[in-house]
Amino acid sequence: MYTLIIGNKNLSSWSLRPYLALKAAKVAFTEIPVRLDQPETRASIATFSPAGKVPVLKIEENGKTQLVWDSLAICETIAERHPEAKLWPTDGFARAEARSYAAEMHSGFVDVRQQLSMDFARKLATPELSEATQKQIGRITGAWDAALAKYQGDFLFGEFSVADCMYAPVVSRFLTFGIALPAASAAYCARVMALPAMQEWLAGAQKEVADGWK
Ligand SMILES: N[C@@H](CCC(=O)N[C@@H](CS)C(=O)NCC(=O)O)C(=O)O
Repeated sequence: MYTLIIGNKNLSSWSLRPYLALKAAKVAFTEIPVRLDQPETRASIATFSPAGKVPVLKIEENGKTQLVWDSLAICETIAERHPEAKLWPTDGFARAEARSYAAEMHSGFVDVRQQLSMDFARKLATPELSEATQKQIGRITGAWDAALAKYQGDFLFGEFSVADCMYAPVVSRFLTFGIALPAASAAYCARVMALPAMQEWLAGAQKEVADGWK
């Protein structure tokens, strides 16, 4: 049995990634939302996570419970436990490359994250982009275009993979802020956004905004 503890759907870019991985693996899970930036947020998260951050995946099986925290660790765990979902490419070299894409996203692009914070349900004016942000956007779209050209599928490595889960929040940031994209990257963003799981996440984010959440 899986329970995924997540932050606001409108804001929590990290929470979106394992949500997409679980949906792609077609496994049932219960969601526990924790509203971020509230006086009680820290204490609520602490009841689930030793790291004090969301997302967290709780796995309960054969009378045992295991917590998994950090979005990439959760995606890796789902991929390992559900090999039939092929959340990593089957070819070893492609898998190594997909892991590099996922890790590069996980550990980088700080300026994109700061200047274009995820605001999933909203469309906002494009801010004046810093040089660092522009450079990082160029690196992201260059990497997307290269993978799309090399693997010739709808997603970065052909079929939907953990690499797409990791970049899905960036897709949303680019669309929120109307970032001009090369044609292949723009088409990729449209395909990611059209995924039923992304549309479900959008509906959740819209509801939060309508309910007065940030
Ligand atoms: N590297 C972590 C980052 C998780 C993270 O920063 N989560 C934020 C929400 S998006 C959080 O829990 N913030 C609450 C707090 O710091 O009190 C991951 O990939 O899961």
